[in-house]
Amino acid sequence: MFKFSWKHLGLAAGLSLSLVVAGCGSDDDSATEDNASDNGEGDTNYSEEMDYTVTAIEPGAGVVQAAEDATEDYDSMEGWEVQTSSSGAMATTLGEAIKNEEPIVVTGWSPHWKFAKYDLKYLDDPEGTFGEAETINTVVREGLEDDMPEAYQVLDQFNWTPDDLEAVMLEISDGANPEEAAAEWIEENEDKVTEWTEGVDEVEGEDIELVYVEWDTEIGSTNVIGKVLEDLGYNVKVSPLDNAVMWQAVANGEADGMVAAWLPATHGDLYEQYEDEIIDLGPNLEGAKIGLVVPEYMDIDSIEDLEAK
Ligand code: PBE
Repeated sequence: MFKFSWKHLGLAAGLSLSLVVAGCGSDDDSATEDNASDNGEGDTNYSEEMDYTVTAIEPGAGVVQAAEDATEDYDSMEGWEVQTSSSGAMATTLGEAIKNEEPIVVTGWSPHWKFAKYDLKYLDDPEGTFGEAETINTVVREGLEDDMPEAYQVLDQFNWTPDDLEAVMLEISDGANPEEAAAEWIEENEDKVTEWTEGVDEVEGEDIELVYVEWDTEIGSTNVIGKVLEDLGYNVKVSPLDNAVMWQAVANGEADGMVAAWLPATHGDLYEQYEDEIIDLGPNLEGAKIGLVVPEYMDIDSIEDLEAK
């Protein structure tokens, strides 16, 4: 599942070893609870260098709310600011920080291509503010099963792995346009697509609208399932919205469905709000995760290793 985390555990061990060797004279057994890098002159205060700021994404994202919560839950994040922007801007800022080997904390999630492209790690979250492993669920409007049984069945049968989705995301981050990356993945993964469309008849140009948010994960997944529906004969529209509006659109029947419900925690509030007005078709992907993410070269491992302002 979290193949990147495992790989990076090894790297993290190597890194801390070299730091122990280099760090003679510093207080080796500083407890993480009391500001780990506040342990001797000359130590880097990453938090100050980062201006006590988390580089975040869109304001409506669950991971942004969780980061806000973390500033309350953790003494080490007292006085921190969660700076919102967009997923694209976050990725650019992360890339630049890494190029200059500067400290940075971002709101991160998996699956995501950034773990394949850079050496990154999740900060431990002993308070559980960012939740446990999650699923990404498919949610459709009431009445879809009667109105469009074929689309309903495909959406219900849609199921893939973090590796599948990451492959699509990597293509897109390397410059492919999302529709092309989706078409290519479909071509290369006929077995899977056949499972999703098993027992489903073709249709003749019926309109269907899927909604999503422009997060890298959702750009990948929505384009893939959209193309599968198109290949069955649907006239597919995919519309990017804000997170809360995406949920609302499915709940009030303006949109037919979405494959972007992160549960139980990330979108837990929205799920509770609309639970009675939507049809939850269950996970299309298992093993998703959100958290605070930093480059491997940073000598911290836990949110508790940050420092209050
Ligand atoms: N994300 C990606 C979303 C869910 C999908 C983690 C940025 C969020 O935080 O709401």
